[in-house]
Amino acid sequence: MKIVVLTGAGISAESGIETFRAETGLWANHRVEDVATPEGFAKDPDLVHAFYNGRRGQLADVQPNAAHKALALLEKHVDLLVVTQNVDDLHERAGQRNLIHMHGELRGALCHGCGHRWAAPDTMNTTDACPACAAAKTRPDIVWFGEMPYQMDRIFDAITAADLFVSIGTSGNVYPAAGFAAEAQRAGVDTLELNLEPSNTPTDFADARYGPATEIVPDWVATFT
Ligand code: BV8
Repeated sequence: MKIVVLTGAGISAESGIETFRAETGLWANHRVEDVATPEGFAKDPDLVHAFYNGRRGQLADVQPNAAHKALALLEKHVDLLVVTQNVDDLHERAGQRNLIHMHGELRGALCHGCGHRWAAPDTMNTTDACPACAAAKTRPDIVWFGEMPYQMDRIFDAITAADLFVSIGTSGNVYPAAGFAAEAQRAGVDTLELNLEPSNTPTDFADARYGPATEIVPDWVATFT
């Protein structure tokens, strides 16, 4: 059985990582335009580095939860691809192998001069030199608003060839990820939403279960193991 799972901030919420759009969420204290756009980075790179340095630093203090671990177990029983919108490293730390970070990773650094990618240091600064071209043009390897998410062709091919598309812990606010369920339905793929509450696109799903991810994801995975 081929399954594609899309995850969002909600799967990491119970690990202690803030979601984006809750009242106390990440965007509550920052205007998206200031910290998650290329324009914001060009205008104030120190502010943007500080925003991501803080989130990267938090990774040492959080652990994968039962939902991450359940998906890592599921990979041993079905043909599974996890596509995450999250930039934390909890899926890989739970043991997930077949994984795409479509919005990049806090643990990644990118040179916007030569395109080189490397493992990000704990703290990034505007004065850092690219290990490949030595230019002080480094940025977090994160996909900002207005930038093309990674591996879109591979993601669309996997979704349209799947037997089941499952969305976990995402509000369905941000495209193109928010359009994946409708794409799956158009391709005749079964769809399931696992979330704390209905997302923005509940009609895109044939089935839905609501509750905390650490409860509903292991329960769902148990039907395959
Ligand atoms: C693109 C990385 C085009 C950064 C992120 C105008 C100008 C430019 C673009 C646009 C525009 N208008 C629209 C767009 C498109 C734009 C977009 O969709 N904007 C929205 C706001 C309208 N999209 C883009 O710009 C994308 N790129 O379109 O490129 C293009 C075309 C050609 C060539 C070049 C470019 C790129 C979008 C990527 C932006 N980067 N993240 C960072 O992380 O700092 S987006 C960010 O929000 C996250 O990555 C995440 O993906 C996304 C969505 O958040 P969620 O994960 O859903 O989190 P949220 O808080 O919203 O919801 C949490 C959910 O969990 C809730 O439903 C909650 O109920 C649930 N939950 C909570 N607790 C639990 C739980 N569930 C279970 N258990 C729990 N315990």
